[in-house]
Amino acid sequence: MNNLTPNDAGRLLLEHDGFLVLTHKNPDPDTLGSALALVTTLCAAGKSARAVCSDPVPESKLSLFGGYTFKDDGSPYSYVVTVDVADTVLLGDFEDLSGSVDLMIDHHVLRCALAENVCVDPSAAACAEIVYDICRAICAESGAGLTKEAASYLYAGISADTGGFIYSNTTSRTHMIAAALLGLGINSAEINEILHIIKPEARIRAEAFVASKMIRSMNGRIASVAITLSDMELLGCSDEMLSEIVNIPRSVEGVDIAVSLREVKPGEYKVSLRSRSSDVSEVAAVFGGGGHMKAAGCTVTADDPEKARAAVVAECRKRIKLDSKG
Ligand SMILES: [Mn+2]
Repeated sequence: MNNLTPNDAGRLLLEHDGFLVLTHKNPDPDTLGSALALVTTLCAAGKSARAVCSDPVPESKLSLFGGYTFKDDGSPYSYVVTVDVADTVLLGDFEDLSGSVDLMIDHHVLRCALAENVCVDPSAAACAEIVYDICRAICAESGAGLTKEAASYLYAGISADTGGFIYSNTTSRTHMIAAALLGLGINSAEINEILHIIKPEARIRAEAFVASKMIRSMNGRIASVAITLSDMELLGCSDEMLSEIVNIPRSVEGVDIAVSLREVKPGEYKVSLRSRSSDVSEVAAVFGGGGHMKAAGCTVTADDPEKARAAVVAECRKRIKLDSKG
């Protein structure tokens, strides 16, 4: 396996044509923005390229990508690139192409090399940071310019993966790339409003409902929220609208471990765990899940939501650091 620099990856891409860029299922703006920026830049350099995704782009995010649908039109391709895809299962409907990937571009810690040639940098806050460097290399070699559209897609990816430049993955490099993208005339305020401010009314109501039912334990150090399928039906909201509800207990003063449980199928709960100082990847592992020390997830089955919550909170109690500051 070769881990290429972005410059070398850009040069390698220019030796080929007919690109198919694969994104991960349940797409986020980083995978979509990385893919579309790469497609736009390769096309500007005279190549043919298209991007696809196993799942539809969430309605609320479509305008970030100029209405590009990421649907497969079945046209031929000869070079396959993945962006922000850490594992073959994340290709979803395109998993059968996992043996044909020519270049893997990613910012997750490399566990599963999808291709002989990779361009992987776990220090990048977003895959779009790496794609920015690759696009710059493509432009430098081909004489094309980085377009305002491509810059907007990259900015959306970076702003999304850094929570609007507030998560600890944000570096000086993140800000320097963002500054360069703003220099191309993108409308960053509009992108950030779509990503971080505007929400469907049903989501606001669901968040208020979830917050009103939050439970705290261990002197308030653990806070958990849960939502069932019947709650969602009553509130008129989808699971996608609730994918970040763990941020509600997480934002409460004094909380070290934040837990959210979302019923995804009857009796099956998707659990998200966040912490400031305790290791929640150990909690997730008990239930067959995984993740990082401060952000992990798993799935728990139980015949009622309070049993699912109690099982997860019991594991959190064993691992909480009592001297931790919330
Ligand atoms: Mn990402």
